[in-house]
Amino acid sequence: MQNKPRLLVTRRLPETVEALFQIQYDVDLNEMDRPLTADELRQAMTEYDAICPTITDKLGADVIEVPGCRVSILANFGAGVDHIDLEAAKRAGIAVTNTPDVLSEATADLALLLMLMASRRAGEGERELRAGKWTGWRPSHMVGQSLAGKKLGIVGFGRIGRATAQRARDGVGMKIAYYSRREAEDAGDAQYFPTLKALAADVDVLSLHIPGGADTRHIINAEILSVMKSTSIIVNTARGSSIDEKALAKALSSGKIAAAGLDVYEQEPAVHSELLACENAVLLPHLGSATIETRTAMGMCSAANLEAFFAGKVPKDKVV
Ligand code: 8YV
Repeated sequence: MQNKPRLLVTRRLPETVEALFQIQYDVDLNEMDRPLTADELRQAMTEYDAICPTITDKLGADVIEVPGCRVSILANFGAGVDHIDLEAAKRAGIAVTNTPDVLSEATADLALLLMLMASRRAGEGERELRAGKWTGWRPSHMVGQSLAGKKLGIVGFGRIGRATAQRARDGVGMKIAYYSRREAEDAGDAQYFPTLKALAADVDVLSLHIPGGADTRHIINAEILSVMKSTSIIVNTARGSSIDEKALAKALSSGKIAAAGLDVYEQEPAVHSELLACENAVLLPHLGSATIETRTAMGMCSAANLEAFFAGKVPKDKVV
């Protein structure tokens, strides 16, 4: 019988996923469940046939192009692949797959949650209550904003952006607008804006659904924030690198915009100290896909991509 491929799973995954990997591969789990260092990743590249990495594994060219590389596939557990140098993988002849689709609904749920929390000052309210500072009901207490009838601007009209738009339209009664490189033919009554600046100036809530990486770095910057309404809210469940956090903290603390709901940060797990100081920022620790159903589906997706690859087929979610 042929030897099973050697697989490294870099973080602990749902039990059912790990059990499946254990049947199909000669698998090592990262029992300590901590991010691997560049040296550990370099060594792993020479010892395994496949790696199932996550966003906490920084797979730059310095890791991928290690001499004596044995890995032939990086089956990423996650949709975003900005932590992997795709050009280096291409040069090294290493396949890269991801887990799109299966996390769209969970991430859109979280975008809506952040929108509602930010507009209704839910984080501030809970902090006040837990600190024993709530003095009782009064008409002027922690008054927020209603979202019904307001306009949501979606930046990046892909699967997660559309799922967020659907929730905001059907569940909350918001109007939808979007910015993307091309106008979508099937956008229904969503209004298209050919520039981010025009969208940002027009909407009440701006929600980001674009990939990370050099192309989108700091696309939300002081210039974009300066054209937004003073009542507007910004939501990010995509990648922290898309927002200049220092500029956002300034806009929040000066009242240039009303609030923000963030799930992702420029230097995770660090959060800019000026953002932490903003009462009008709802800050979650990258929970977009964190439901057991979604994490299991993501694992099954990585497993299907690995299985196809080792069967000599083209994996469904091939990125490289
Ligand atoms: C994942 C995400 O949990 O899939 C993504 O791109 O941002 C998250 O929801 C994370 O990337 C796991 O690697």
